[in-house]
Amino acid sequence: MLKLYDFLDSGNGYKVRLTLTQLGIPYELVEVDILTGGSRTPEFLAKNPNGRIPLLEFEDGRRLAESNAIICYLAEGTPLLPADPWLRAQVLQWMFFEQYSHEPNIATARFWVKHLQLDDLRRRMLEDKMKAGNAALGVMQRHLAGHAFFVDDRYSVADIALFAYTHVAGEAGFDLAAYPAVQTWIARVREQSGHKPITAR
Ligand SMILES: N[C@@H](CCC(=O)N[C@@H](CS)C(=O)NCC(=O)O)C(=O)O
Repeated sequence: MLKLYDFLDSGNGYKVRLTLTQLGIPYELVEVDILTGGSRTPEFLAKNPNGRIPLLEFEDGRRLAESNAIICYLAEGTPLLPADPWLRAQVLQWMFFEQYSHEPNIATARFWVKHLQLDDLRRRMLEDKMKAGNAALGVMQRHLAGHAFFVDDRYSVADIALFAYTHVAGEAGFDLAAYPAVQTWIARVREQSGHKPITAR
């Protein structure tokens, strides 16, 4: 059986849990406490030199890191990842946007607010994260004002990647009421078959 090294509060891990569940793929969850350095032990670094979850381990010993790479691999040949090269490139466009403009701001702000003490320096850095996170939410709002989903008006791994930290952005202090099309899309994603919350194993 597949083994998923993960931390339940992680949106990056949630992307993989949600994709596995929606595709009906069984897996064993191996919880790693990243708050106490669980992903930085010599044992874990031997599995993923980048010292981060999520990490998917296959029965034959192969391992894959990076949430968006993992969910693209799992979704190959399923309706969650289009086969058409142009549509596929658009899925990747939004997944790269998620990793460059969205996750480093919204996920990081959420992690600091939820799990770390905010000293003065971090409070100032948080302001920048909030500004850049709001810019990313604005990009999503502009796109979703005219589309049901990110690509081809169909639910795909691009939606899973962007849903993971958007739906909990309020925990970092982002006001999603300012982004009505994003809120409607969040409700639409929650209606997809096999959906489960971030807290579910
Ligand atoms: N780009 C990576 C980011 C992974 C990542 O940042 N993981 C965090 C949790 S969300 C982690 O493992 N942090 C623990 C650490 O850095 O020690 C992905 O999308 O999987």
